[in-house]
Amino acid sequence: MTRRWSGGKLVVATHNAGKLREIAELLAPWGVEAVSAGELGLPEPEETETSFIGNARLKAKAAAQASGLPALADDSGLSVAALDGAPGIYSARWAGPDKDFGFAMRRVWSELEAGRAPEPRRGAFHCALALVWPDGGEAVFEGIVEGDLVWPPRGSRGFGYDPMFLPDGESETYGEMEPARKHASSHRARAFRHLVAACFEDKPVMASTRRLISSGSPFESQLGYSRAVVQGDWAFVSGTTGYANGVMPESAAEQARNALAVIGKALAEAGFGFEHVVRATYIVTDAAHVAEITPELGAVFSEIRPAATLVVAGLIRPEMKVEIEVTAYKG
Ligand code: ITT
Repeated sequence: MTRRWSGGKLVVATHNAGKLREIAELLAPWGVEAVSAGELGLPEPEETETSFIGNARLKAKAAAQASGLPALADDSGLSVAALDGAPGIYSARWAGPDKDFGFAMRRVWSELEAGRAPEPRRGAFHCALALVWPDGGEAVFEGIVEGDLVWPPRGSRGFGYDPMFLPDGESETYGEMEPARKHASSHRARAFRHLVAACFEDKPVMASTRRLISSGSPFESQLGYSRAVVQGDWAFVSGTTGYANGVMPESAAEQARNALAVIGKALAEAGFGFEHVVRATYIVTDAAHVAEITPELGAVFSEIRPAATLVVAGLIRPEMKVEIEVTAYKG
């Protein structure tokens, strides 16, 4: 069994400020006393291995030995299918000594152009995390996110190749999206989730941060609620009725379809999908509406089969016939 984290200091063995920021945020709920390799003045070892895992272990081992503390290292990069996986473990090196990622991204795109790679041009971010103890004990975890490569690069958030990477299911590149959204599902977050499951306690030391999502409905401010609340691995979407652009359609089926579209948007903004829904509540104002909305619900939930409750009750406005609420979990 993988050794569990028993508290105390942890060296985050990276010299990359972007990674350090992301790893510090991922570690924050776990009450870990993190110190960076830079703060300890640790040298940057040469990455001589031929895989992400090999290089992550090499970096963590070097930091654990030099500091006498457990060390966490990340080796990551962008692999492009049409370039036989390049730049891959050489992702940092493609940016040259000045760490110019504008240059590195141009090189990726120009090599794709030169090879007349068909569109969409696919890429994957890989992350290997290695946790190594000074006595040699170690644990290694991996996470991958796939997506399309876009040109020109979009956005100035994140770091490295983020502006040219559009993760599957998203409309913004990692360079455009809010950091919290990247952290919810990135390659690094995925690898980190495995690490947490294997090495850290079951419960975060501090409460995980809460994120509120709004759909701009006028009811939200009047009644004081959010379209959705994201807490750790959970997303709670409020009761949603069938308005589309402020207009309520007549038919219950159309109301259900609109409600599900709004729910889908809120889930996506939270970094979730319908496949994560574990519970649903359906409220209809008349039992006769059940037959009308059943195909709409089936279209979204038949494979998912959340635990569900069906209620016949009055709704706040006469034109409302259907209200739907869901809870999603991404463990
Ligand atoms: P350390 O070895 O000190 O951790 P490094 O930058 O040399 O820093 P790597 O050898 O793992 O790290 O190189 C990974 C490169 O891949 C990194 O410099 C980025 O350009 C890119 N990369 C990794 N994760 C990324 C992410 O989340 N977003 C954008 N680019 C990323």
